[in-house]
Amino acid sequence: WVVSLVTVVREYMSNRVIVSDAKQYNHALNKLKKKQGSTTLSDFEVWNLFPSVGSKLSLNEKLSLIKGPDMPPGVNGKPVFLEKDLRTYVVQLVKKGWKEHAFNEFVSDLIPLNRSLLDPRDEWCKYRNYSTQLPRASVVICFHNEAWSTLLRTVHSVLNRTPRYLLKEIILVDDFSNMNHLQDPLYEYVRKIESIILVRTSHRLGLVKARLLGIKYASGSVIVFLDSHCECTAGWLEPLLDRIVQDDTRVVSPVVDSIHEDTFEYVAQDINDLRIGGFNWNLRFVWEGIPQEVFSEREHPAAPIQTPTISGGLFAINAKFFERLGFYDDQFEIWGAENLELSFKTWMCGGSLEIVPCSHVGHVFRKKFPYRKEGQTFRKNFVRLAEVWLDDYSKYFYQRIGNKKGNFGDVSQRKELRKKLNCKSFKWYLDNVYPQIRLPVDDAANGQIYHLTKGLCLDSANTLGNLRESVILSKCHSQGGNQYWTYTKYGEIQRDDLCLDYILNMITLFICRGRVASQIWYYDMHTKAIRNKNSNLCLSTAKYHTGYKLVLKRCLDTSNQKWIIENFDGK
Ligand code: UD2
Ligand code: MN
Repeated sequence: WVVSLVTVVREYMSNRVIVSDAKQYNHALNKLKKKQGSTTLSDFEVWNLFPSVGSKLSLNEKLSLIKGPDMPPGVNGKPVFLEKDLRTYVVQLVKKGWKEHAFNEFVSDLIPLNRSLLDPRDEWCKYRNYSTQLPRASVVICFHNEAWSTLLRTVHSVLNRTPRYLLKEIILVDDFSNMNHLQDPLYEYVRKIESIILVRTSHRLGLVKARLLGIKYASGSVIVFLDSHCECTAGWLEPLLDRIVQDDTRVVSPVVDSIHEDTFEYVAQDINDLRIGGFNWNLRFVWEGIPQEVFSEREHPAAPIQTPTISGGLFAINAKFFERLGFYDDQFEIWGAENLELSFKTWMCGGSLEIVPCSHVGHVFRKKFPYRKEGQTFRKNFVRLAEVWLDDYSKYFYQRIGNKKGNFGDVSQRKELRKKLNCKSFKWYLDNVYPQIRLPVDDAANGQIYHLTKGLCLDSANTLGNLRESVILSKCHSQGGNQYWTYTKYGEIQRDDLCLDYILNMITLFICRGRVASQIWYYDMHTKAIRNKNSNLCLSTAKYHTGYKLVLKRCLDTSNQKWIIENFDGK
């Protein structure tokens, strides 16, 4: 992939932040004083209160849209709510933001780029003695069509909350964005800040290749990755670097706090209820609770904790160690699987993964990807991952995709790498690092659940929140995915952490609730009925003018109540 390096900026600036022009600044300050009736804001807080790029609204208008007294909006990580009665063109702007970014860009634009945040750290963290020999870090941030304010708030949160001597540079990798604000305006903005390197790709590389490119410009001995919609909090970097300086095979992640996609409220995770990383057999990362044994052995809830996987967006790694691990598989496209690739090989090839609860970084989690088309799954990445690292366990993933691997390219070099590094087996990883994983062999059956004669399968798009008709009947396609179910020994019909449930007279998917009766389904191999324990009713097909629906009816041994649970042998 050819690359054009637009600029390497090393202009010296005495002030770490750029003060927008004085007139605009004074104007904003006066407005605020009037609205608030006081002058308690520091200059710093008011700085660049209203980023001008991408929005044509005047200051007055913006002020009138925000509900509540908090000024500047979003101060201390507080949520920003908009007034209810917005004029039509404002409503349009809000909609546009959601459409382009899958979060409330309009609200984000109202919040200062360098907003204040509360210090989320536990007291214990503040009395740590970190090494005096901490290495310097290069922060790599890749983005494709990121919103102006979220991107620059990420940058400023790094600049404002990282001691200068620990920050080698920030490398922004623009993965072929076509939004206007990311062209000249971004260049003009960052060229005034010292130690920012802006690299642009000449065509769309996808997240992994963009990161690999960013690494080439990194000169720090530690590389830190951040997504392009993050906010770092006080003291976020030191505890990460400290773990690495003690042992450079440690790959460490901060606690990933949540920045609300609608209000941009900063919500810190409670470290007493800390989540660590796991994965499911779709090879997707999942958050998990800490096993009880581990929990009770810990020195302190804020002490570093080992984790089977990391979510992948926010972590620090020794550059040499990363290189030794062969960085990432450079055939990974656009999105997905690189987080588990790194997780598996770190553990299997002699390193370890940790979450460091003294380090908090916020991230805007969103429900969908603006750049991902419906149905696009990036299967190739996941198949490559399974081929190289999963040994015989890859079959569990392949079942999930109906054993259709598709064209996944050549993986021989990645296998070579694994051999060269003398990495341990995937079984070793599961036994020693992730013993709490659920293996499909522990289940009564895995596969489709279909009507005996109609060729219709239980199907669910797995979306929570839409109770009604979240489980439907559709033509069996034998491709796994939304028609792949696990029938557990206890009678749950399950996919990952969701269970078939009968609540409020609806058949639906709901979080598995520890074998409650409404989630238990008895299968009678003889009559082929599936009976719900709680209601004592049976799964039936019902004919509507739009086609067949799934309903629960009194058990009558009629043909519309006959089902096959694939691979179930009665045990
Ligand atoms: C999660 C991870 C992300 C990555 C991904 C799986 C967290 C918080 N985030 O992403 O780092 O591991 O799962 O691959 O753990 N991007 C590009 N080019 C592209 C597509 C995306 O540069 O073609 C950037 C994007 O602007 C963002 C980052 O990659 O900064 C991750 O993408 P995302 O934020 O849309 O996805 P997310 O948070 O689910
Ligand atoms: Mn993200």
